[in-house]
Amino acid sequence: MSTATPGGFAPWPAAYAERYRAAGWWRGETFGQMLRDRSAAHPDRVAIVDGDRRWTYRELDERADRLAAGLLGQGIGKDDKVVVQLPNTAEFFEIVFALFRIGALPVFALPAHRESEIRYFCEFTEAVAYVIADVHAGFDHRTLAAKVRADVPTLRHVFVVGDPGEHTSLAGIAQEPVDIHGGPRPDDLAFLQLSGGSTGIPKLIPRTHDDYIYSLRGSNDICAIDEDSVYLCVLPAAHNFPLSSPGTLGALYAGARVVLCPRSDPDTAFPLIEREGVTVTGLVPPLALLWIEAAERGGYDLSSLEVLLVGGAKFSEEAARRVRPALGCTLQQVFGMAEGLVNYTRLDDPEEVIVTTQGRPISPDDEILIVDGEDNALPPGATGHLLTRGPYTIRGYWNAPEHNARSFTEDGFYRTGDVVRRTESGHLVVEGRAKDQINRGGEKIAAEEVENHLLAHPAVHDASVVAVPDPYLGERTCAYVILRAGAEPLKAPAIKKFVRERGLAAYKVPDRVEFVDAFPQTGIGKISKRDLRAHGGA
Ligand code: AMP
Ligand code: DBH
Repeated sequence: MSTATPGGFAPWPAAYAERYRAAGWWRGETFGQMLRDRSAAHPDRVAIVDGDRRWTYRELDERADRLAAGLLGQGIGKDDKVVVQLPNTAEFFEIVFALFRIGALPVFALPAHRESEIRYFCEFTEAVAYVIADVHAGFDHRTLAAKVRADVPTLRHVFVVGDPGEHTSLAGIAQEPVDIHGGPRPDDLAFLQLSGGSTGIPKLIPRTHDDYIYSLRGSNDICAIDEDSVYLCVLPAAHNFPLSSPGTLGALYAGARVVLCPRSDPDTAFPLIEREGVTVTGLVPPLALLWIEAAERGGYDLSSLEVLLVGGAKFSEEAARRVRPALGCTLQQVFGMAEGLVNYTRLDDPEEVIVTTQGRPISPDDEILIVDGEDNALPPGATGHLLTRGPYTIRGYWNAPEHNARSFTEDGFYRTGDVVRRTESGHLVVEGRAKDQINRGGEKIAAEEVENHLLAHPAVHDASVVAVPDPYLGERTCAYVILRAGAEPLKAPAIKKFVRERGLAAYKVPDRVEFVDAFPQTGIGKISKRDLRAHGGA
């Protein structure tokens, strides 16, 4: 059994760590050194394109050094947590590599997160700093930051990209580079990633340099990323999919070029693909559909695009079949999770495999178990719960012993909560989900988290949030609400407004609210979400 260290991180047992090193999966690399090496190998190649800005590898490396010195100068050092919430901008990479270099841990928030999530990340990780853009998508992050900073005593700094207002300019803290002593080791944590979660509070995922870099190297091999690749980052850069599958970090590992897309619509992305000669990108299914439809209308030269990765939620076979004709590129389905395991269809898989499966694991050392409700292995081809263990799958969430007891088996397998079957070729087909989560077009929502916010309303007696089918998003959320006896009558918009004003990310605000007198129950008197879902689909 793995034991948690004081840092709240459950490392791989020594025998596994040795095996993964001996097999050559973990090679003792760190992110800081990786950027240094790429910069030394080809300093003048472009690493990051953000609008009119083009940073070479040398420039990114030097900027990371100056910012690392600046962070040290502010008293930020190894193992400190820094919540990073930035849109797709070059500064995201500057700060993240600066933190990697000094061994401080970025906590990857998404641009959509609001006060409820940010406050939790800052409090739970005892973050010392919070990095934001001034205003993004019409939202002033500085106001939120001021509130959180006033309440969270550990949070000493707010660094802003753009106009800092009452806070500190990120650009302003950069200093002459210094020698960094005692930077991170390859088996140290590199960052905390977010889980889509299925509980009331989000869980944090501790990833090491060794394990994450292995997932990048493996992804690059499978996705044919090399130094001539041009990766377009369309999804929010901090999300595990565009970060690592193979993502921006995979591209930088390969010495390739990353092009940042500020918005995901075809009118923004297609001209960039044309201008920059983008070869590969990754999308969630609803966006892939939107792009297919836009490409079918024509107007842009997308001929540089070789591979489109689609994942985050189930991509329908019908949509999958349209990718090659519409976009003229190979579809690569990807079924991954920030906890680790990532599956890809292979570029040379038969078309039928590409359109009907969600791929197979990166590593020969990814262990896959498909089990029934009592953890008994099922016969080949049967549909069941997916458990996994391997060289880049965590052994536990960060500082979450109770969750870990439920989310991991005694022998260290992660309970993915996904229901899958495996084909004879070893490819996985995602058939459903056992976790209490809604997958809203790739954005994961923990039902319990939203239910807790609904329950905070004085007129709400009980609440249950379930997924209902949606032709575009795949699923969206429906909140079933029982009002308190004698409470003022409430309408759906008031409930949504209440949740939004509690500072929850907009994608978690229920799409639909239904008032009911009672919930359907299971045989032993629990709320039957299955019956609620059936009701919502009607
Ligand atoms: P997270 O654990 O928050 O990183 O979310 C990962 C989850 O997203 C997986 O466990 C699946 O439930 C879902 N997911 C990711 N990719 C796919 C896919 N290609 N098809 C179906 N579900 C997916
Ligand atoms: O949904 C995900 O979390 C995801 C999807 C595709 C992921 O983490 C990944 C690839 O790495």
